[in-house]
Amino acid sequence: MTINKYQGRTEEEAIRIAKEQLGEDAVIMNVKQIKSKGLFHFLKDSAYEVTAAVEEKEQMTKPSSLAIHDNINFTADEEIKIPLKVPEKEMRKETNHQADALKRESQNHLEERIENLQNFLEKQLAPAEPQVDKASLKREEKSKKETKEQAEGIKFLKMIYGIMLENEISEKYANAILEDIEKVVRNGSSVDYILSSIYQKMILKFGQPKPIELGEKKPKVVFFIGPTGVGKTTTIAKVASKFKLEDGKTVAFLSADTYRIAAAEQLKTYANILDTPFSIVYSPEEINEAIEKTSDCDLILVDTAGFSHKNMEQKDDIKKLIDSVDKKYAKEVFLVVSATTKYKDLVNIADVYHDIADYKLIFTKLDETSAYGNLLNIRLYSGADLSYTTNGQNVPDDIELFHTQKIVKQLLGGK
Ligand SMILES: Nc1nc2c(ncn2[C@@H]2O[C@H](COP(=O)(O)OP(=O)(O)O)[C@@H](O)[C@H]2O)c(=O)[nH]1
Ligand SMILES: [Mg+2]
Repeated sequence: MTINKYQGRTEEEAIRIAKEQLGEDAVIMNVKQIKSKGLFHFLKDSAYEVTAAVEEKEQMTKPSSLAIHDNINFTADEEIKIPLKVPEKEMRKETNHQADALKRESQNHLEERIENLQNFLEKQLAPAEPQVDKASLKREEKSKKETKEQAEGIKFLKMIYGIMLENEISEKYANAILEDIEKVVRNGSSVDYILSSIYQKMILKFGQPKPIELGEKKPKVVFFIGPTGVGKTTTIAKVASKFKLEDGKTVAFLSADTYRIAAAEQLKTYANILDTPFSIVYSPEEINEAIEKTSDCDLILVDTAGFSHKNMEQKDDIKKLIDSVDKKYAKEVFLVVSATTKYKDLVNIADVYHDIADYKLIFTKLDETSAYGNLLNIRLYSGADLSYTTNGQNVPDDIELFHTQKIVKQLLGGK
């Protein structure tokens, strides 16, 4: 992993410089405004500083190979403060819930690791040979202080682990994150430092969100696939409004959801409101003709029908539809899933839709859940890039680019 800071006159400029240096996959971890100091500070522009990082691919899949403590040059001025929901005094003792969560974990190797750490601590605390000289007394004091910090660190780690499980991060991924942090705790780092390390680790795991990008070539054809009722049609309307109303782009709609009459009608209503071309595609053979009709548009958004996991025929239809698009058109596929869906079902969905196409992820209905763990679980399970989240029924307002810092803070117990 490489972490560096970059400055620019604007936030955008600093991010652009970071990406030029670290590549497109660079993840922006922190943005801060820096005010010039000194007597003539008012003559200078205030500037922006971004902290950006890249992680090599093999480190993503083999988290234990990463020694975060060795790699991060973390200075005191950019400590990441996460306002924990848990009151300060609670941080000192384990809550019943966390104890329960840990009990459930009795066989998993977190226990084992904590035990290892505790053994390590006991050894450190074992009565030392009687010391006489001043230097060794000092050393002993220092080592006791370090051991106390390590004990605090372990307690804190247990608490964070409890919060992660409470937010429904799967045990497997919570363990993987803590495994990387273990070394930081062993080194007797402060609780703040441990928290910052976990925060950074998680930001990297989410990766840089990838929105719809319009290239030189027109049109860009974008498919929205996913189970019924997750919010595909609503999300299309939100995306279309953003591009059309905010960026002044031309947008067209195609509906391939012909299983329900009302489904196509719903998109047509949005087409009327937004004054965008709309047509229905009844079979894969018709898709290129339909695209051709609006090929002068910047963006063509294609709505599809959700299907039950067991309906292979419908699944094949969507695959055929996507595969039929002429090579001359740039295309992209977004899998729309609801943040309220159970982890087990999401895993199934991620698999079934992977047979159809490579996709980026859109999470809907964040407003209907307070546990965002599945966002991380499915990102890590599928390896797919994240794009947008939606958090309500309002078109066009309730959509945003995946806000990694905000989500990670929430996953760590922030507000
Ligand atoms: N609470 C909430 N409801 C949403 C969100 N996105 C869509 N919906 C609602 O979910 C329902 C199904 O949406 P729809 O777009 O028809 O889903 P589709 O079947 O996947 O096309 C509608 O009532 C939407 O208003 C969201 O982000 N939050
Ligand atoms: Mg729909």
